[in-house]
Amino acid sequence: MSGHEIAFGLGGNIGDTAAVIREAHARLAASPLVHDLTLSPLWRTPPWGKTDQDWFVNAVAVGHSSAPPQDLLALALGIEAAMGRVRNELWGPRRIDIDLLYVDDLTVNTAGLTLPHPRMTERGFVMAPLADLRPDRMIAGRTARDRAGDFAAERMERLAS
Ligand code: PH2
Ligand code: MG
Ligand code: MG
Repeated sequence: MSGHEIAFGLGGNIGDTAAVIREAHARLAASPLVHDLTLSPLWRTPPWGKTDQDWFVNAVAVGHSSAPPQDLLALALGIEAAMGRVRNELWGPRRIDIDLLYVDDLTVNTAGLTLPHPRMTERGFVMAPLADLRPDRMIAGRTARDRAGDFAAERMERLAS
C-alpha cells in the first residue's frame, strides 16, 4: 500500500446524520489524494464538551495517502463547506465535522492543524469506531482497542449497518 496510513473522524448531529456521514465518506474516498478509504460502523454518541444538544452520529474512516497533511486538511474543510457546514459555536451543533486524526506518526503543530489530533484520546466517539477498524493501532502509547475500553461505561451504541 502506498503512502501513509491516515484517519479522519466524522460526526454530526443535524439532519439525517447517517446519510450525511456516508456522503462525506464517499466524497473523501473520491478524492485522488486518498486511497482505499474504509468507513467504520456508525455510532450514536452522547454530546461531548457541550452537553445540551442532540446526540451525534460518529464514525472513523481509515485509508492511505501520500499527500501533505495540509492538503488532507484542506480536503476535509472543503467537503464540510460543500455539504453546507456553517461554523457557529465551538463544540456546538453541526451538520458535518471532518477532523484529520493522524497521518501515520507524523507530528504537526501549526495554527490550523495539530497532529495527532490532540483530543482524540479523550473521546470515546473517536476511539470506539477507530478500534472497529484498527484495534491494534497504537494511539499515544496504547492500542485503540485498549483506549476504546476506557469508554465502556458511556452510553454509546453502534448503529445497525
Ligand atoms: N464533536 C464535537 C463536540 N462534541 N460530541 C460527540 N458525541 N461527537 C462529536 O463528533 C462531537 C461532540 C466537536 O467537534
Ligand atoms: Mg472539526
Ligand atoms: Mg471535531
